[in-house]
Amino acid sequence: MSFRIDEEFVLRENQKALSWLEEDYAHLGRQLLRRGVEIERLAERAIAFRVAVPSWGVGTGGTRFARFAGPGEPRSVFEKLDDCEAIQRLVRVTPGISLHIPWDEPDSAAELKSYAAARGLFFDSMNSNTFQDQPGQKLSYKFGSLTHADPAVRRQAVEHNLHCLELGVKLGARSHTVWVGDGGNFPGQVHIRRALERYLESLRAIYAALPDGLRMYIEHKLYEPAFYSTVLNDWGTSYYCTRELGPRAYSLVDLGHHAPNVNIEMIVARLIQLGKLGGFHFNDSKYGDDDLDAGSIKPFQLFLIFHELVDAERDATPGFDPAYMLDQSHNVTDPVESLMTSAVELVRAYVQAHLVDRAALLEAQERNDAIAALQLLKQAFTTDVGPVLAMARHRAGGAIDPLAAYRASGYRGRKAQERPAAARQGAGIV
Ligand code: LRH
Ligand code: MN
Repeated sequence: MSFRIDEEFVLRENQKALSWLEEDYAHLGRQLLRRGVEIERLAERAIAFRVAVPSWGVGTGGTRFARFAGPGEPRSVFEKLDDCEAIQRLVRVTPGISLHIPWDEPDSAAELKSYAAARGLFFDSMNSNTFQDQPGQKLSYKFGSLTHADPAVRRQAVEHNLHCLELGVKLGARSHTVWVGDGGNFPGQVHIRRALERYLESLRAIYAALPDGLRMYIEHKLYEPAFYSTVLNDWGTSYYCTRELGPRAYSLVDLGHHAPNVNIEMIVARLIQLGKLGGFHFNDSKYGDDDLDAGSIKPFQLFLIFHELVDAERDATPGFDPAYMLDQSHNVTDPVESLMTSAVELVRAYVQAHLVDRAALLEAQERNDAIAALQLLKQAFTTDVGPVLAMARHRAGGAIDPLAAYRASGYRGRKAQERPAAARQGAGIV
């Protein structure tokens, strides 16, 4: 029988901290009331927050230099879901799972769907993969996929995406995400305008087969694996393509896919205003697409991004319904711990963004009072909303202190026993 963290264990762990939490919560509640904020409203928002976990994030990640596997690595998509269940058991905001095909290709979609449902999980976005060659694949993606000079390779890549769409319907997924590494390493290697035309032509063939109810996300990225030109390199090109494709095509913003110091919260505000913000791959980075834990390097940027999102939510912006997803690579931490704490950092930024006094901010903006405006944001960002987050998790059946509860459960050690480091099926990123 595979070890699982159950609700009774979590409730027992919470008993150790509940009285402190209630004290801190009451104290913060009084403080916030003085600022005209109802703490119960914040707790409701924290309980309602949702972010999807990447199936490819529960195994240890690596770089081109090395991968140092951890104990109890998941060896199949089912064991990945077991780890996702443990995360959801403790933080209660991650019932959605993003899958990557063919890394998570199931023998039986029905079996996989019921396995997930039995663990309170569902499938969020399906991610296609035409950035690697699979065993037995006829044509190589070495020189591209949806933009390849050879129409047969483009066709093969489109076919793969159509397969992902069919699988997505069987699994009850809500969206289809397309990221391609297509581009060139040297000036002249790729005809830049023709590559974009071919990209759009291929996307149109995929969009034409988009099943009812599903949304399509296209994910831009400045560079890597191509190191000179990448076909969908920035948000502007992404926006143009989503407009060309149609109403169910949206731009997906992966935080690590921008040049250093780019104002990502401004890109978010733009895509909201243009009605094409589809969703996010949250992570953090210091230099390139480092795929580090969300909120670990630039927490103020994460807060400012949620400030724009909450502003649109508060304005009831038409069609505003972004999908929040994590996309991280855990090279030196226990992936379950990183995904749990990253989900908590997203809820923190979201709740803090709801602390911004938007009426006072508007007044300060209209009278060009830059300092007052900044202070209003800083007041929200520097408010310790920890008691709200913990109370929300507790009320939702989760852990007041997810990390402590996870470590006390001995989950990783049990998985190390259950999952001897055998060959791993559909590993994913090296
Ligand atoms: C590309 C990316 C994309 C995924 C992959 C796992 O860098 O962000 O979202 O398909 O990582
Ligand atoms: Mn991504």
